[in-house]
Amino acid sequence: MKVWIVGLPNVGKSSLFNVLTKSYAADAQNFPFCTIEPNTGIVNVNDERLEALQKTVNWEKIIPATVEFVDIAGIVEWASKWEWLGNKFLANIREADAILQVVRLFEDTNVHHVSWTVDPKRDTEIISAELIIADLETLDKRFYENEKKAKSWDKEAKAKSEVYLKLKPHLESGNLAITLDLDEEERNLIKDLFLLTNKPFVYACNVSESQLNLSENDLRNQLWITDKSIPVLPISVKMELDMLDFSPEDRKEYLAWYWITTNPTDILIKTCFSSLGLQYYFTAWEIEVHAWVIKTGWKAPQAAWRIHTDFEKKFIKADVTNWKDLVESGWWAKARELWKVKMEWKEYIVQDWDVMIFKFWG
Ligand SMILES: Nc1nc2c(ncn2[C@@H]2O[C@H](COP(=O)(O)OP(=O)(O)OP(=O)(O)O)[C@@H](O)[C@H]2O)c(=O)[nH]1
Ligand SMILES: [Mg+2]
Repeated sequence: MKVWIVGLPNVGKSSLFNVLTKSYAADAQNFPFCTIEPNTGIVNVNDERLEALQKTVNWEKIIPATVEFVDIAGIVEWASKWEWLGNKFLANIREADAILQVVRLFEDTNVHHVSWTVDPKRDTEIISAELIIADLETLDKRFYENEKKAKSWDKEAKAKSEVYLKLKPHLESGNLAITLDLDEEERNLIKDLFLLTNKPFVYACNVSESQLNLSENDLRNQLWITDKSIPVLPISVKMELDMLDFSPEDRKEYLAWYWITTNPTDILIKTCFSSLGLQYYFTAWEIEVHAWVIKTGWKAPQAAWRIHTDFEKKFIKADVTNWKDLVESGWWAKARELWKVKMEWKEYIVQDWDVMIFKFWG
């Protein structure tokens, strides 16, 4: 599962990639199209709950969830019509499972802007338009192929036709496919179009230090992203780069100067991770505290399968507690004594805060 970082050239995509991967792996310089070949990196999803659990059970090792980021070249106006790089990168984005769009809000006359002025709404619209134009081309092609089948009374083709007719005006008005109000069945019917805008989107506003206190609503207004299902988050890439080699304590102290109590990079990573439809549960047993990645909505036997493929079939039951209850009780035995551990069976849907011990046959 990969999150692709997109945006106009020179807005700080590679710099953000370096912040996320805590490295200087991607070349980030003050000229457009600095990145040509994609940079790929795997990033830990930091979670304070893992450390709290580690302290409680006193095991040394922590294994966090991870998410993979890909940093690509900038997209420019008319990219969807270009034969050269623009088009190639739009085609690449088809492989993305989610899109992290970087939008420049910071003012700095030393950093060149491809459209000369800082205008987050215009920039957001340029990127959306390029992706939407590519999607409309895909849709038009498929629409006519599908119409032939629909006319010969193919039931699925008829159903598809109806969804396509809703989708077309939605895209033509400049909206992303992901924001079209469709039920699950309808959404499944457009899956095979592999639309660029039918992926989860997260917007990262690259702000300057002085803009860090802008509220979520301020940011939404600047980008004109009103749909609340799409996360819009602030991050000062420059400030994060300054803090790259800081210890966690120094980092906390530095952020506190700006009245920031939650780590913006961690929030961004976590949001990207959950935008992929993923979550995790914990095990705090057998020498390590481990975050096991599952799809949201998975049941206990599937969750056990993540640990070992045999475990799904051999699943009997699970002992489940809330991470907070385990931390507060101090140990499994105490949590049991306080009736904080529940026994759950095959139909149990695993929750984001669960710590689990499975019981198997054999
Ligand atoms: N002042 C300021 N400069 C920044 C910030 N983020 C990035 N920059 C600068 O902007 C320039 C471009 O950054 P990159 O990270 O290479 O941008 P990019 O989006 O990857 O650019 P391309 O790969 O060319 O599309 C560099 O000189 C960065 O130092 C920021 O938050 N504030
Ligand atoms: Mg770059």
